[in-house]
Amino acid sequence: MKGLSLFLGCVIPNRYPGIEMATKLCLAKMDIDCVELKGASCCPAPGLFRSFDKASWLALAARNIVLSEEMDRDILTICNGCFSTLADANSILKNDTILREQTNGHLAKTGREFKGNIDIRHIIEYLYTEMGPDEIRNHVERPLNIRVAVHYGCHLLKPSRERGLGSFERPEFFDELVECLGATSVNYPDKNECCGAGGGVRSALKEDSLKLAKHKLSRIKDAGIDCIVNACPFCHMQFDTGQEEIRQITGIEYNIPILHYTQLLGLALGFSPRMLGINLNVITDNQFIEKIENGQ
Ligand code: 9S8
Ligand code: 9S8
Ligand code: COM
Repeated sequence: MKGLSLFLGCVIPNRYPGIEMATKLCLAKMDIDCVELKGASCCPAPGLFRSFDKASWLALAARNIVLSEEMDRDILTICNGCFSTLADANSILKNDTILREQTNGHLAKTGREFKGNIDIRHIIEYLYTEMGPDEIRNHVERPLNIRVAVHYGCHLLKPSRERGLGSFERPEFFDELVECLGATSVNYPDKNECCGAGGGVRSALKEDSLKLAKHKLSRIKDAGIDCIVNACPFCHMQFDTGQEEIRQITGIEYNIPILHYTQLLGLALGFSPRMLGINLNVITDNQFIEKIENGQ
């Protein structure tokens, strides 16, 4: 198996740097060989770029992939949108000779060529298939006795034929990765619904997008949980920043802490909430942080 290069995308470095810290701390602590993918651009985002201009989307994605090919490393994504773009682009370029030639024509202007010799991984899929819940359990130093609402996010599961992670109607792999840390993954209605942000909806139709977020937040709140865990910084932003936006519009306060999986994993590996940037969210619940720090 090849080593990895970490593809950060746009939202994490710009809005949630705590997720970057958490990811790097967890990878180092678990001895996973991963370096930064220097010089990468936006993946570019599937909902926005791919929908408008497929040729440019493919050329830019190809350039990012080639940067990692040149290091002979697979790309590790920590965002569902980045995973969707890079995995789809990689598979299109590997399988479609005409599109590969066209794209390589663009890349040639920068002295690069897509060769098709690496894979694209998502941290959830990577941890589940390469380590598995049992091996991860061995690394746990602080078992998390908390109730978690898992939000998979659309692009981790769909289209299921391309993602290849099994059923998108009743997926369990993410829940298993949460439960091996000692936490309980609590079921709730409409679990696989969209957070409302993707596909440009948050940018174009903010209020409609927040209605979808509010629907999920209410279902989750009713389930009686300590936090929401996601695998995508765009979902993370929608649930975190969105709670404040919903409060401003409706006066309703949910006060639900939002964690990327790497932040939850980091807590279980023994890092403090502050080291993992959990205090950098818009919604910071001191009771939750105390509960973790005092071993509940
Ligand atoms: S890069 Fe630019 S906007 Fe974003 S975070 Fe994930 S999807 Fe890819
Ligand atoms: S869900 Fe529906 S399209 Fe997506 S993956 Fe992240 S953002 Fe939230
Ligand atoms: C969502 C990415 S993770 S996009 O908005 O659909 O591009």
